[in-house]
Amino acid sequence: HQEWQYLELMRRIWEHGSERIDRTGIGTRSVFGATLRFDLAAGAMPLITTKRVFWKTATREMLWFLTGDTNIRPLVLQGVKIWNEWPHANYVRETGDEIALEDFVQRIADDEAFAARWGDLGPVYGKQWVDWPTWRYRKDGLFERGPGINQVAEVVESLRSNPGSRRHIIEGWNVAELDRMALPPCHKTYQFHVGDGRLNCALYQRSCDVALGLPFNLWSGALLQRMIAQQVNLEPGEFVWMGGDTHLYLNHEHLVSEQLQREPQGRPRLEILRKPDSIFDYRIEDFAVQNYTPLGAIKAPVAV
Ligand code: UFP
Repeated sequence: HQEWQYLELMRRIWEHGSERIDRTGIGTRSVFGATLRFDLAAGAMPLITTKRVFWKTATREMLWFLTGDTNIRPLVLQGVKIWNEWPHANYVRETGDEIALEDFVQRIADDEAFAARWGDLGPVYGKQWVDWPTWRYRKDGLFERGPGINQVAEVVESLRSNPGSRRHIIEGWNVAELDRMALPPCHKTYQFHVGDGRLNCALYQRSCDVALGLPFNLWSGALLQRMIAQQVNLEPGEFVWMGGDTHLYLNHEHLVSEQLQREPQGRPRLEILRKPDSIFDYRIEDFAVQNYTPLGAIKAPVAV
């Protein structure tokens, strides 16, 4: 079962990782450099079964990335909470108003102007993926904004017109804009590759919370691969995940010990029910997961 790779990584980090003080102050055990490989043939997905993973939430986030939006409001309106902490903390810091997180989120939902002012994460994934900013000189020597670059559309196009290329890359790490992002991209580089009529994908993740982040990141990366494969009429091939600082937070001990006693359950499959006109036209209803009978969710605190 392909999921053993995940559990073995978890065990290796917990037993042999080096202990480090991290940005959040919680502390981690960490290894540097890790690879997981998943074959996506016949609908297979790296969807973790040893605890419940909310794949619809991750899917909604991926669809939101593809819209280019960086405001949390569309997520909030769908009940997706994963990005709420950052704008809330920013609001409290800038205004001194100690509003509770739930009340802040309710205001984002109710008040469009408030959301426009306080709900934005800065130029995170969506912006860089579909509208990477460019600048150009004018004749008078001043700068002006050039047209944004839609990396996702360009990769779909290059996979169709030049499948043998070694340059099918979607990059989130816009060095010049990192300081304006709520969180610099974790899943920062996607590279695609066509071999034997199959579309392969490698994802490089610079920093990885193996307990809470990775199950999401594996699903989302393979989902993007599946959607692009469908668009360019290729079978999905291998999904290769590579981590830089790959860690477990010290306050996730109960999760690790519980999950490492569990065994993978069945083989979940993703079915895409429709072929939309473009990579930007998928909807949440287009995705169905079969054979997903996970063991129960395991709650653990997120390090912000
Ligand atoms: N993290 C993930 N996956 C993500 C995401 C965040 O694992 O998709 F957005 C984790 C990694 C790390 C923290 O524990 O969030 C980001 O902190 P830093 O920027 O200091 O690496």
